[in-house]
Amino acid sequence: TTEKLQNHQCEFIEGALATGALKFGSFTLKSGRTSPYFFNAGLLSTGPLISAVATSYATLISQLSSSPTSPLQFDVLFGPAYKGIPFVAATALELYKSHGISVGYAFDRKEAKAHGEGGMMVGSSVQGKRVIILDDVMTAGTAIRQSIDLVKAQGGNVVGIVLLLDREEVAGGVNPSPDERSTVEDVEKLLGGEVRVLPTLRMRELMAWLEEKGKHEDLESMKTYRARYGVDR
Ligand code: OMP
Repeated sequence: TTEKLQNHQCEFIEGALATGALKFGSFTLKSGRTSPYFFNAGLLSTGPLISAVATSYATLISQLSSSPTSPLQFDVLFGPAYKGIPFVAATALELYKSHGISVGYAFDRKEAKAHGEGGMMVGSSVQGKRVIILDDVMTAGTAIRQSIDLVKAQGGNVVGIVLLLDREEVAGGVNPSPDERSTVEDVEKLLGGEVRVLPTLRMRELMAWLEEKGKHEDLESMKTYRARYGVDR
């Protein structure tokens, strides 16, 4: 690997490992694939870690929205329940405090409410708004498709997707067909080709970190897995 790791990426990886949010071993994924690593974003639940999460998201988003070549203008951050809820709140706070960017945030209800305000959504309305979806991990794309459908059904326009970790895998299940495209590419196509899916961290950076630390056994398992399910873009 030739990836150069940024300082905040190293810190994030090490913080995630220390709390068990990132693990190396053998794990069965939702898609049925057996993975040599697993990232559980729900365990990023300490002050320092949620702060690191917010910094990662906000840094990337503020860079994107200030670039003259691809001005990403948006109104609302959407975070799918449950894991996405603290992420959007913390990121909206960080965007405001560190970058002077003022946006709303919204999330969905997992269960329908029978009384009171009702509805599927909580927080800022996405109706007629430009929305960035914040998600944790993308593997085969099932979870993110649900979020896209939800925002669209509420009248929102998805203008970007930011992930904490892109596992850089092909779409499909345990035995993807040889011509299967990457999940990210599929999702970008689904959104009309203008919308980007961007991660704060990718599998290749995890591999670069393993290499840097001399963890050869884990690195070999990662290489084997990537040869079967990975994509280079
Ligand atoms: P897809 O829906 O296949 O894209 O997988 C993404 C979802 O799988 C995430 O939202 C998680 O629920 C779960 N997951 C992780 O949280 N971490 C991983 O490292 C891998 C998965 C997974 O099962 O693929």
